[in-house]
Amino acid sequence: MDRRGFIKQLGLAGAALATRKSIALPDTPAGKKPNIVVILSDDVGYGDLACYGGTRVHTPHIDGLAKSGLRFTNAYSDAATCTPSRYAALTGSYAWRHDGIAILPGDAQSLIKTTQPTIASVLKSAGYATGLVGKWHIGLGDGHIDWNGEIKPGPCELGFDDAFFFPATADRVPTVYIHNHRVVNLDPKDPIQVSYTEKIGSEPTGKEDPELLKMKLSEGHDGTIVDGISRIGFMTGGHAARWKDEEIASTFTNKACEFIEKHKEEPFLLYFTPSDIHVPHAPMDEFAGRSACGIRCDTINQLDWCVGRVLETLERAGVADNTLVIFTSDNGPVVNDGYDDNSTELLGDHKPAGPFRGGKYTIFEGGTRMPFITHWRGHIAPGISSALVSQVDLLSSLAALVHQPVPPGGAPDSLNELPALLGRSQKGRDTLVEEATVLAIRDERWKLIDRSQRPGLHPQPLKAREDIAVQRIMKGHDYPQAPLELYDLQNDPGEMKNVAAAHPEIVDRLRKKLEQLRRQGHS
Ligand code: NG6
Ligand code: CA
Repeated sequence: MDRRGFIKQLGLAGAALATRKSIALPDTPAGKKPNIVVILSDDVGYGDLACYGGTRVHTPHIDGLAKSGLRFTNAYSDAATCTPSRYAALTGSYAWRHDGIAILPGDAQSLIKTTQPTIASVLKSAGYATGLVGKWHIGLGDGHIDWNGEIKPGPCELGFDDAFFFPATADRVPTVYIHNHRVVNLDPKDPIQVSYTEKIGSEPTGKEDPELLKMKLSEGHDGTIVDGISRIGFMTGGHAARWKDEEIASTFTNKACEFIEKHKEEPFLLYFTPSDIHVPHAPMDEFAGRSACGIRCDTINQLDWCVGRVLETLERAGVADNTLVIFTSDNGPVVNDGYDDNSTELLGDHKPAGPFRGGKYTIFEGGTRMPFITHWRGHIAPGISSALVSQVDLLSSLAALVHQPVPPGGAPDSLNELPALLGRSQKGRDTLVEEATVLAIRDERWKLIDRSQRPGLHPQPLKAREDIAVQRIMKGHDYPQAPLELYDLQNDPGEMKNVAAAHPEIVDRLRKKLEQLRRQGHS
């Protein structure tokens, strides 16, 4: 961008800031700043929790949050897959504005620039201790990662004081935890090497040695076999550092609880990103085989247990009354995501996306309409909110909560929706853009899917493999593929009837709005 463009951008961002709503910080015990716990789960669909209508799952802790907090029915992730969704949630910038933000391999470079504000950096500026525990998947390093040395930039360069995480997904190498800048439990005599282009080392792979697998693959996932499960990508070395899949949930939860205990005397942000319920589904013994809808539901029950432990820890540490807890998920549900684990066969009548069409990868509501609960005893009245809110709004809303200005030019799509998040207003955003392989825009009533609008500054054709995964998922949803689809979300939340032809003026209005949002560079 040239200098004039940059100044214009700053001016626009300033104007956007000036129009953001303001709300006084609610009174807190002893006038203390509230702690903030954001729980961003993985691939949990709108219908996957009992409090959102799931009758086969056992989610008492999350249901408890919903019962004594605010349960949202029109809350969104930015995108129908993880990387863009997490990028947007943390930075307050729609991922589709940028090139190259798609599901990342485990050795991809950091997508977020260290100059970009994030929820963590803004709260750190407000005096918060900031911790990340869980899945990352927004890239690490600046082009080449030495897994045996210092791994940076990463979460610590983006505002987190303390970060215990894994690089990408549980089905991608390297299958190791990182604490701040270093792989945990790495034996220097057994160095780690990772490749996403060719086999590295001599360990068996899912492709060459399928008889060694304890969980069969159904698609992709034919790289290095780690602990009986073959992953995406190849790795060698780092044997002492490799995780046990069945222990990921408890390891992350223990770290989250330790962070709370350690920081209970000061305001803190805990950004807790459990790997559940992403594949491979490998719940601990206490949950394996116990649910009424297969191993995928076992991991939902496990996730609920993890949330319960965090809530218990807040109580025990004496900070529960002064903590805003937000629970949500990064993208919609998928039942078979590349491993044959019987999830489809045992699903029964469980409906992962609830009343919505589609799921992970799709532009239908199932892809981005998320379970979303805010809870703050004494400050948020229990109830249900239909306000239109997005995870992209978290940055500005949390900044407003703690009276910390968002740096100029930062978080261009993040609106201060604090009144809605605290239940003081039933009105959220006017419009919101949804992202999958194409874009959609919705307002209070209407949603337009515009297949000519693709993510990215310079939209690229889909990579072949992603395309295959998307097409497979689409088959199950009778994918209509009209260039323009208009749905009346009020009367047709399941997006069954494309009414574009009957309402050309609404199609036109929403198309223009999407064009405008794209052109102006901010919401
Ligand atoms: C896909 C993987 C899927 C999952 C997804 C990322 C295959 C066939 N599918 O490419 O298993 O890992 O990427 O999920 O390899 S996400 O929630 O992190 O976006
Ligand atoms: Ca995900």
